[in-house]
Amino acid sequence: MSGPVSSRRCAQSLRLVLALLVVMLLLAVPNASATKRILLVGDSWAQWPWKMGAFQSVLNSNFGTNTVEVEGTYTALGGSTAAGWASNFVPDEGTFPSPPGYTNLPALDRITYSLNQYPSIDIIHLSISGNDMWSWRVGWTTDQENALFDTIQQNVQTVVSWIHTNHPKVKVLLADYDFLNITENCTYGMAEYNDTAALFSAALGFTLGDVFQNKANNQVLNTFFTHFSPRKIAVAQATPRCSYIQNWGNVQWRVGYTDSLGQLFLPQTVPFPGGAPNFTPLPGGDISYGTPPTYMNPINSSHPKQCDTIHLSPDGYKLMMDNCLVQYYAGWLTDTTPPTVQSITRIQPALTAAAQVQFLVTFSEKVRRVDVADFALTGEGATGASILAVTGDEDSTTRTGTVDISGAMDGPLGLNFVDDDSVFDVNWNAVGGEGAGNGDYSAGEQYIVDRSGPIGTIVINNNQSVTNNRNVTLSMTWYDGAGSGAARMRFSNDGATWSGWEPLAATKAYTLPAGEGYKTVRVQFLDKANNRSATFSDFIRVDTIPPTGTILINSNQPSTRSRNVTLSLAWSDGAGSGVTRMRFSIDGATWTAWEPMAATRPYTLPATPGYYTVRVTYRDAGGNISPRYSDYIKLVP
Ligand SMILES: [Ca+2]
Ligand SMILES: [Ca+2]
Ligand SMILES: [Ca+2]
Ligand SMILES: [Ca+2]
Repeated sequence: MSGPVSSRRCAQSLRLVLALLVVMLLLAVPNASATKRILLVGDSWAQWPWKMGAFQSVLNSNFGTNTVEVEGTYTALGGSTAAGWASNFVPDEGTFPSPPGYTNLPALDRITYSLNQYPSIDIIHLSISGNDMWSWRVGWTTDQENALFDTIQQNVQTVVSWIHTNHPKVKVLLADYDFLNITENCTYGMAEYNDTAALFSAALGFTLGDVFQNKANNQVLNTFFTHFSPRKIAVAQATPRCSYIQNWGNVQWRVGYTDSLGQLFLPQTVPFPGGAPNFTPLPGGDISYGTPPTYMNPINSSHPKQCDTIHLSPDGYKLMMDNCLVQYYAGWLTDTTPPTVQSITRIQPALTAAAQVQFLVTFSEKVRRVDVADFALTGEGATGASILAVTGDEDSTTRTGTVDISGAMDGPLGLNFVDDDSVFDVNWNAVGGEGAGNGDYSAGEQYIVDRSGPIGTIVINNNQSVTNNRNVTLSMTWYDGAGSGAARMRFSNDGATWSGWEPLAATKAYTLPAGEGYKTVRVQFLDKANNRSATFSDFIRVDTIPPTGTILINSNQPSTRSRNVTLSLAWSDGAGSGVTRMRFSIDGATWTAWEPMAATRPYTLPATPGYYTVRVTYRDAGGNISPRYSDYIKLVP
């Protein structure tokens, strides 16, 4: 960041600071054998730590010298804005020369250049947005703030997205700032006082006063700055391989607060600036104080307590790097183990007729950015099913996948994890390692979806239409398709009252209800997932009452001279199943075969003259046989 250049004296002072930095640059000699891992990109909060060697020093003390190295030669551009980066601005060639062989190389191309030059760099420390905020003045409304923030957020997103698109394996830490300070350095008479700070504060619209007034001013200024932080968080959350770190109050928390009047509070007596995922509290520290002046950059070697308003001292930036290291870089630099899917298991019973089922997905470590698109359904049950949601805490090891199977086909249903490198561990290692497909998982447990009942058939007495016996035999078949299989059956005479569920059997003895007439037997089947079938039925006519009838020989004449006579037959089965057959006997012992019905029938008497009785019985469709009916006639020679 840099302040508004509304005054010549302010600009002069900045030049002085820059001159100081050139000296520091000469002291920072990068070691050629160390591995470049972190590229510093952005404004003065990237440039100054780079020039000061502050970040490098923290890395050296944590990992040893010659191990991990930062780089920022062409990309740490003090004074740059998010708007500038988003439009790929051309840095001033005099202040920020292009790499050898280039002239006027635009800012984003400098990122590409640096990454090409040092392919081992896989982290970008990005500090932008501070310089976009200097149009702010005391008294701005929330609407004014938000309008400005909308634009800045868009530009920050553009830059981050550009990095992700063009250098997809690079992790970005969107680093926020620590508190500015316009308290002691604007209070006339204090050792920290300097005109640069006072003019800067006045240029923003503040009325300077005593230390309390300036502290109040400081709170207003820092409040404005911290109001933008949720926008940066939103950018990070919207972008893979991008994290946000809050630094508001970091120095306060680590060292307390001391100014030229003495110590105001001790280390760790104010809240630590909140980390991921919620970043609460935001800000950390005590916003009514700035970063302690002892950790703001000294601007006048003759008056070492005079301090910068905006930039930290090397020690201040070391503390910031320490925060970044503890929360992100330590993991980012050392974790080389990608996450994998360990298991996908059923949460509900395997056999299901439910409308929804859930799978528990367990990863080898905490993961992030898991969503519905990372999964696919498999098996016959996948047809007509859909993944409703994948839930679970970000940066946790498990997720729950909820699948809508209300319209699914019956059959097996599994959930597969499909690796498209959009799931990461907390250190942004892609699932299964870099590349799509190496993290696929398809060995999970399956449900058997069975939401439809079986189908079946029933016939009574092999489909005969009439019976004279209430004790019948039912024959059943059933089929459950790709489902769980039928398991039970039950019966009903009226469709209202049912027998208890009983094991399946292909045949069953059954007693029909009492009474003559049509009887319907209904059956239902139950599958193993407790789906009930539709009702299937057959009917049969019960007829237990024999027919009645008459017989006359030759129209009831008493005698005949011819052996060939005519029988006149009449019969009735009342409301029964109807008479279907008749048979005859001349002696009451031997009978003709059952024959079709006819109202008259020729009949031949025995040859010997005498009295003859012809007997008949009738049989109905149910097999009931009437009593014998008879008539007699005299055969005369
Ligand atoms: Ca890991
Ligand atoms: Ca992968
Ligand atoms: Ca079924
Ligand atoms: Ca009958």
